[in-house]
Amino acid sequence: MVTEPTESMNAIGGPGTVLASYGRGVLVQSGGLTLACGLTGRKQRIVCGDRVTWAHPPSADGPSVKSVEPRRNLIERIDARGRAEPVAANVDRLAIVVAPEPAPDWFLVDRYLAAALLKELDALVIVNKQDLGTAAMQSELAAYRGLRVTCVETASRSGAGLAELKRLLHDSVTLLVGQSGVGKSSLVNVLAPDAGAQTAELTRDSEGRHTTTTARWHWLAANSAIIDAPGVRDFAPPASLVRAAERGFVEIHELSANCRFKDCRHMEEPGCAVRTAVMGGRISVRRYESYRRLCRLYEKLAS
Ligand SMILES: Nc1nc2c(ncn2[C@@H]2O[C@H](COP(=O)(O)OP(=O)(O)OP(=O)(O)O)[C@@H](O)[C@H]2O)c(=O)[nH]1
Ligand SMILES: [Mg+2]
Ligand SMILES: [Zn+2]
Repeated sequence: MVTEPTESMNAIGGPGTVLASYGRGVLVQSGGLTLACGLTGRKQRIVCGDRVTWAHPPSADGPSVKSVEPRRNLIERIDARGRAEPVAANVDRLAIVVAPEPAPDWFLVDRYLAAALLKELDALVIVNKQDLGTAAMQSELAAYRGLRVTCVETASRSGAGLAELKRLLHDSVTLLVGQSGVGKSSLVNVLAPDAGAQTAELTRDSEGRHTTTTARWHWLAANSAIIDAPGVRDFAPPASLVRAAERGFVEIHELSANCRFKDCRHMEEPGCAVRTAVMGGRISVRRYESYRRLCRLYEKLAS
């Protein structure tokens, strides 16, 4: 429900939260109002989760965004042309959603976990569509739990696991990320009281599926919100994060102190404690491969 401020309202502006950004304008929540605001200045790039000040001068057609508060953080993804595209700002947690279908891309999960670690965000793995059976995923989940990553199994269809998920999302802002079709929007629809009404905003892609095209903020309670985001094929943390890849892999970072060379990159160097641990089964071969892929990506970006 979009409300235009009327002349009877004294408020001609104020602070607000950006619920969604649609290229030419943004949806801002300010008190009890939801305002469709224009942007001022062509360079103004505002994303879901931004805290802004809006104003509606009597002479103007409608409200517009006057300023944006500095961000605590900004989550970006890489678009089809390889450019960083902002998705959401000021979040506390990345919740990485996977499902038995489509087949999980664990490298993608590792990259998101690395991004969360490097940006000092809380991380959570949600295994949705639990009704389809998650036996094949248990070894990966055990590896994550071993790294102290919380994993929760849910089914947005049956409601399984939702009480636990709600408890984990308490008093914080969570951004849902993951492959397309894992059920991020379905989860939001069952978690957020206001979300159902927005299903109509979803557009259909070329194959006729409902798919999310822009990040959208939904309140869960007074102090907690969940942001539904478009699904991704791949996610590459920005170069600054890729450079620090090692710190994104907690088990590799911990062991690196034992490598012979201080600047060991854990590739071909002699006396590498990380590779010894991989060969000895103490570090997962897949996690190590994830790390190497990120390093190779950095070499590509740097060349
Ligand atoms: N079996 C089963 N199917 C589910 C469940 N939750 C969602 N689905 C189905 O999964 C499909 C994709 O759901 P969406 O919620 O649109 O997925 P999404 O992650 O938002 O996808 P994008 O917006 O493209 O990123 C739909 O056909 C849902 O009905 C579940 O718990 N169990
Ligand atoms: Mg969606
Ligand atoms: Zn090493």
